[in-house]
Amino acid sequence: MAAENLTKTDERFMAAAIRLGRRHLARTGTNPSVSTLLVKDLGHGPVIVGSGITDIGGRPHAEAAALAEAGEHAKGATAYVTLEPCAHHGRTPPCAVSLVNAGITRLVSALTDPDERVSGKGYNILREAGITVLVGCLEDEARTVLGSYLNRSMTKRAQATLKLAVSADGMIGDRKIRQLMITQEQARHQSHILRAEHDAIIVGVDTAIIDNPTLTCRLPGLESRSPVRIVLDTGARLGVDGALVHTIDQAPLYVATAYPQSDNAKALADHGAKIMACDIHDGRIALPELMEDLAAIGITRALVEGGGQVARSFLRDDLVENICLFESDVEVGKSGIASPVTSGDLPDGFVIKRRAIFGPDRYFEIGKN
Ligand code: AOF
Ligand code: ZN
Repeated sequence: MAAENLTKTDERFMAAAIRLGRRHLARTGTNPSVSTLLVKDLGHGPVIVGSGITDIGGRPHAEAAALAEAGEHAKGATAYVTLEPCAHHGRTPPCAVSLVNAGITRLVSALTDPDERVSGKGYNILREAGITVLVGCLEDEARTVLGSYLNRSMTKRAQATLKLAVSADGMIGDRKIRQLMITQEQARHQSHILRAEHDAIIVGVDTAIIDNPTLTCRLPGLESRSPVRIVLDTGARLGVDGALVHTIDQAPLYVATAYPQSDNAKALADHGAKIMACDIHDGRIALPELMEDLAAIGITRALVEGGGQVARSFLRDDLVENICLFESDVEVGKSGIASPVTSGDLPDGFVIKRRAIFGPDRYFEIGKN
């Protein structure tokens, strides 16, 4: 028998599964936000009989939720999974075994799980039970949700997303005007959604002092999804009077510094900030080591929001997984602060993956080639 191929219908359901998985980004702890659709032809073409996402906190897994919803309908269904079903025993049996027991006949997967307890073993359990297993369906699209988990598994480092709002003349700010508004309301809403989809948000100490931001997620309904806020503060210059410290009950504040014993750092700790003792590299916080420390405390996705020097350092150290670039028609002029990236001038190895429009502003999702 010829090997079965992926169909357009498979891609349509996988695309829907991938969109579903976005919902729990940054809400599943160190577990990836995986999604599953169970699809079956009940007489009028294929329909979804069960759907699931990895639950908040990381358990139950997506497959378990989808199987519970489908009940008897799981028998004879095709399972669309964004990540290989697990093969290890946790608090529940392995998902691969649950799918076999439920009687699915076909599994379509986007990505193989690099976790050594799983990698390939999940597929083997299904194949040995006579189930057709097809791997690699919309792999690139699935990486937009699971890429940081995959990269963290490989590098043992948290992954950075650079967020930049750039003017028509390629500037991210103005030396003369504090808190210059480059993009409009819709783009700013979108950037709050980005905050909600990340475990942490990182800024340099100059941004923290000059802009005095809160860095919380303030979209109605998403207020509880503010990421951990991290300030790169080599010399421990951050004071206790700013908005970051004042909002410490809304989201944790971490200060990464080379001077954890300084009076400033101690005062911040007294106000509830967590002080991270960091190495210095070329006069600044050593970022590769910091991203390792962040992975070790359970952070996978870190949104880097400012400023230009911080963005350049992350790019130089090859720690950037994605760039979310907003571009407006505003002109800043000669006193502008140049952006390290524009849509016409991408860093080596990066390409535009997706474009969108938010009100008058353009949006580019840029990832590794
Ligand atoms: C799945 N479905 O929805 C997810 C999976 O700590 P545990 O037992 O929950 O295992 C975590 C591992 O499970 C994680 O590293 C990854 O390999 C896998 N995630 N697997 O079958 C899911 N989220
Ligand atoms: Zn599982």
